[in-house]
Amino acid sequence: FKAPVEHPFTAGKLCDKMANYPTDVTYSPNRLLHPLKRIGKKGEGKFEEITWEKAIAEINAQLQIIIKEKGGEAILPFSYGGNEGKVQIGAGDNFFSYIGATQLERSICGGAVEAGIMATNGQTTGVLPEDIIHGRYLVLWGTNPVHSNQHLWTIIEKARAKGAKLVVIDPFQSQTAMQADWHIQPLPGTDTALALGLIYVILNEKLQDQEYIDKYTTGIAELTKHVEQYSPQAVAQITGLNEADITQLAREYAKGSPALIRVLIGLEHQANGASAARAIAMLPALTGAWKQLGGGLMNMTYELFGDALNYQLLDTPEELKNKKNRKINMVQLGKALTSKDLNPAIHAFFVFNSNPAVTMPNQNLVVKGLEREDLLTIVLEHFLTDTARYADYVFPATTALENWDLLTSYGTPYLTFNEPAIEPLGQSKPNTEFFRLLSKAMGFTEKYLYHTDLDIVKSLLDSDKPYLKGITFESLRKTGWAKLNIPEKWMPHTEGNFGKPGGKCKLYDAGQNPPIADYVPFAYSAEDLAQYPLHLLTVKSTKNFLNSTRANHEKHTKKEGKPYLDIHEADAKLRNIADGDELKVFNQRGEVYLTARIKNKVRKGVVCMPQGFWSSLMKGGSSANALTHDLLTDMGGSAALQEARVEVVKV
Ligand SMILES: Nc1nc2c(c(=O)[nH]1)N[C@H]1C(S)=C(S)[C@@H](COP(=O)(O)OP(=O)(O)OC[C@H]3O[C@@H](n4cnc5c(=O)[nH]c(N)nc54)[C@H](O)[C@@H]3O)O[C@H]1N2
Ligand SMILES: Nc1nc2c(c(=O)[nH]1)N[C@H]1C(S)=C(S)[C@@H](COP(=O)(O)OP(=O)(O)OC[C@H]3O[C@@H](n4cnc5c(=O)[nH]c(N)nc54)[C@H](O)[C@@H]3O)O[C@H]1N2
Ligand SMILES: [Mo]
Repeated sequence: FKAPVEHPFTAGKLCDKMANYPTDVTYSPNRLLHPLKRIGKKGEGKFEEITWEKAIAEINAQLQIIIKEKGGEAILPFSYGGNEGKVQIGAGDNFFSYIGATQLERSICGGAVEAGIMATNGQTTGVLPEDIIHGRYLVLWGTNPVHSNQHLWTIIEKARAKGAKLVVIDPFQSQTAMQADWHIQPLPGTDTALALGLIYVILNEKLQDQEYIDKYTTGIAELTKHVEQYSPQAVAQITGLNEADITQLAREYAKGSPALIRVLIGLEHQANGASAARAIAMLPALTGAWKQLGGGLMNMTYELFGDALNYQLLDTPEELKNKKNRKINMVQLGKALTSKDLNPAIHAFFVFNSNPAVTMPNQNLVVKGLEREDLLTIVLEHFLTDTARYADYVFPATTALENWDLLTSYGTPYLTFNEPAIEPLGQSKPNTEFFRLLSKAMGFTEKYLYHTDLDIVKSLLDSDKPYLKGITFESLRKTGWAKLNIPEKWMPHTEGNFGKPGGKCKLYDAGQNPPIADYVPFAYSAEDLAQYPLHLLTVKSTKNFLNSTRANHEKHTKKEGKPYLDIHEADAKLRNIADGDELKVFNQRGEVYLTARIKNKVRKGVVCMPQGFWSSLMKGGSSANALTHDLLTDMGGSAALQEARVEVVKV
């Protein structure tokens, strides 16, 4: 299984979790190939085989009753990225709109960072990955590309070979931090204060690009006043950093030429996560970094695909647009499934492309919901995940080798074509086919419930938007991938143009609430602070998993090794913990068993563990998210996953 060497971003390399997709997934002996019906207790994992026809008929009968007695909003769909294809991700959208189901707010990955950057820049697409090569001062702010984005790391290494300095800002000594020229290790969730402190130094030492500020930003007077409270001295108190380091970072960054800041998702999972992104996004406008190729801010690229593809068949059909169905944020799934106040309560739950029993916060509450006898749960999957174990019906989904799709990218301007290489194995069917079959069984006749996968792919590419110029279904089918037809040199803000032609970068905006990015820490109760003195981070340090994907595969779990809790030596000593000891990590929401690692990868007062491990395969039956809580971020509706406090004991 090889990636094309001529692809400018992936350049012939695949990451460990995808390199053996056919053997790890499609032909895996553990793959689900037959529909299953539960015969044991919920969660027990006991099922018998059932035919597609019979299972769909039984679900139809139950749904008709739920809709009649409780209404469409008693049905909750739950899905996320899956194989990242537009067609299989969009599966079910029209079906659920049509029956008036509760809508899912899918914002756990990027919602906050997007809201923050939008508030400042009006768009998130900044510097593109290949232009990193031109950067000379690279700041990776809360992201760990050595593990989470290896192709980007390859480009970063090339830039370093040309003399770029690499700074990593992360409360955890990640694999990336270990390789940096300078690892700055603030306390978790204090990035907004750090960014405002850097602005203080830049403005006080007159390191700004005044001409750029005057021409292309609004609110410099308000910002200047606002940052008076964020002197290096004040910021040192908040972040736990040295004053001298804060000043040095501000000076080096302002003089860096070109200077690039990369933010992704790690930064946003804090109560103050959106404000952090909002404040960081101001920095390149203040220094004029945007004027140079490779200078500015780098985040996601989804806007480019919006300006390229024709989403007509995936968008909500016109006649359903006015339906204002209830929305539930995926982050608060546990609450949604267990709340006594929800009217109507959720009685049918459809899951695909996601494994929420592992990946959503407040795991024990999610599980409590999944255990409800009066909840009809349907899961479409490749494997019997921790979520699927609670299903009443499990359906075998096709893998990327067996279905049509079109993949956009989360951080590059490349499109990928996905043509089936083989017929679906066993009785697997695409997510989309499940909803077509269910629509038919329910007697629905609307055309938009029956678009074929191939129709959707063709229609996505049937676009006269400029960025798709020269790319057609036929051409993409031949090449397999294509770069969007964007300008040769992608320098979006050399002359302002924030969000729209002539748009300004908003340092302060009276039209938004709050009008300016401010550091507002999460207010833990005194009891929380006393009982659970350690701040817990749950990160994607799992190189061999994609969130919880592959964490059931022995080959990958073996490579990953034991899940460790990183703890500072002072905190370990206080608790009589030695390196390698078995630990119980706990708080009011749950407990997780881990092995102690005392390598000072975290500061005193902070502990860190990997996310992604399946609870069913862990001692004690819980993993990272048993400790996290379902608090939403300040803006954008993402999860403040890293606002978790715990205590640790040796067991
Ligand atoms: N191997 C592997 N690769 C992956 C994934 C995976 O599970 N495994 N998942 C994919 C997905 S879905 C995503 S969204 C991306 C995410 O990619 P990243 O954003 O790079 O990954 P994270 O581990 O979420 O966070 C990165 C770093 O943010 C740090 N961090 C936590 N809190 C704070 C804070 O308050 N301030 C700062 N400055 N840093 C903080 C963490 O310690 C962590 O080292 O990775 C993708 N790639
Ligand atoms: N504590 C903590 N929690 C986190 C994070 C964190 O950093 N810390 N990160 C968060 C982030 S950024 C994200 S993106 C979420 C991810 O959360 P999830 O979306 O739940 O991610 P995965 O664990 O990758 O689960 C994807 C599932 O979809 C299945 N799948 C893949 N392709 C298909 C398909 O075509 N059809 C069907 N039916 N199924 C398919 C896979 O087998 C897998 O079980 O987790 C979040 N949770
Ligand atoms: Mo994510």
